[in-house]
Amino acid sequence: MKTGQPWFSKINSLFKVKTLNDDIWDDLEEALILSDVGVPIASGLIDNVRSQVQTNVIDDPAEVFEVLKSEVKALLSHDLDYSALINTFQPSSSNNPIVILFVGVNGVGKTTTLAKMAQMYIDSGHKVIIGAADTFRAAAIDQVKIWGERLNSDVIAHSHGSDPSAVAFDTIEAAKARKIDVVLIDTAGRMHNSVNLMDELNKMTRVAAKTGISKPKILLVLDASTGQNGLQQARSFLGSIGCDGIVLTKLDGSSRGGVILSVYSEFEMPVLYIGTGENISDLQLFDPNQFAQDLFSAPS
Ligand SMILES: Nc1nc2c(ncn2[C@@H]2O[C@H](COP(=O)(O)OP(=O)(O)OP(=O)(O)O)[C@@H](O)[C@H]2O)c(=O)[nH]1
Ligand SMILES: [Mg+2]
Repeated sequence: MKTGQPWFSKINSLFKVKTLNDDIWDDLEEALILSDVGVPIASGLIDNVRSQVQTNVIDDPAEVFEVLKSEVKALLSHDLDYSALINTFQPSSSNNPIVILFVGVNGVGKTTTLAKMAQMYIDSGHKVIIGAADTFRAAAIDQVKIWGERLNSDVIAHSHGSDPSAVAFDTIEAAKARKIDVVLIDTAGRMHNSVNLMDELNKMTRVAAKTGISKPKILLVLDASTGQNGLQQARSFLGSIGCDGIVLTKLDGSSRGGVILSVYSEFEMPVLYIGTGENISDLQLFDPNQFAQDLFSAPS
C-alpha cells in the first residue's frame, strides 16, 4: 500500500539505538502527536507498550519496536473480520440494488470518492447509477454529471435547490427499472449541525424504504489532511447517526496521517478504503496489517 508518506519513519530511528533509554517514551509520544495521532491514543499506546516491555522484561530496542508495531496493528484492525465488512458493500444477488450515501463535511472528498468507488464497482462487473443529491451547491450537479460521462454511468439530477430525497427516490427507481445493482448518492456537506443531517438522512431512508429496498448504507468520508480537528468536526456533524463504513481521503501528501489511529475510537467503525490522490484509480482497500508495516518503513 503506497501512501507516499511513511509518517512514522522518525519513530523508526528512535529504536535504532543500542540500549533503551527512558527518554525514548517522551520522544515517542512527541513523534506520534506530531503526526497527529491524538494525545489519548498516543498515551494509551505507549502505556500498553511499556507494560508489555516490563512484564516480559524486554530490553532490546528492536524488540520493543516490534511490540509497538503489533500494538499499532491492534489499534487499526480491532480483530474485525474485514472481508465480512467489505462484503456488506457488495450488491446482493436479489433484484434490489445496494444504495450508498456519501456523507461528510464540506470538501473532504465525497464526490471524488463516489466516482472512485463507481469505477471500482464497474471494474468488478457491476452497473452503477449516480444520484446528484447535493442540490445545495450549484456546481455540484455538473461535477457529478462530468464524472458520470467519464464513467459512462447514468446520473439522475434535478435542479439546483430541489429536494435531495426526491433525487434519491428517482435514482433508486431508475436503478430498479434499468436493472442497475449499485446506487451511489452524492450529498451536500453543508449542514452545520447533526440535526439537519439527521433530518435529511432520515428522509432519504424513508424515501428509500418506499421503493422497497433495504436501508441505504452511510459511508462517512473523512479528510486525513485536516487531522484531529477534522475528526472532531466530522463527529459533531455525524452526531448520533452512526455510519456503516469510513473512507479516509487525502492520505497522499499528508503529514497528519496518524489520525487513522483515532478513527475507530471516534466512530466505532474502521477505515475501509483510503484515498491516495485525485485520480479515479487513487482508492485502495485498507489493509491494516500492511499499513502498520508501511507506517514505520524508512522513506524511499
Ligand atoms: N490529494 C487528494 N485530493 C483529493 C482526494 N480526494 C479528493 N481530493 C480532492 O479534494 C477536493 C474536494 O473533493 P470533492 O470530492 O469535491 O469533495 P466534496 O466532499 O464532495 O466537497 P463538497 O461537495 O464541496 O462538500 C478536490 O480537489 C479533490 O480532487 C485524495 O484522496 N487525495
Ligand atoms: Mg461534493
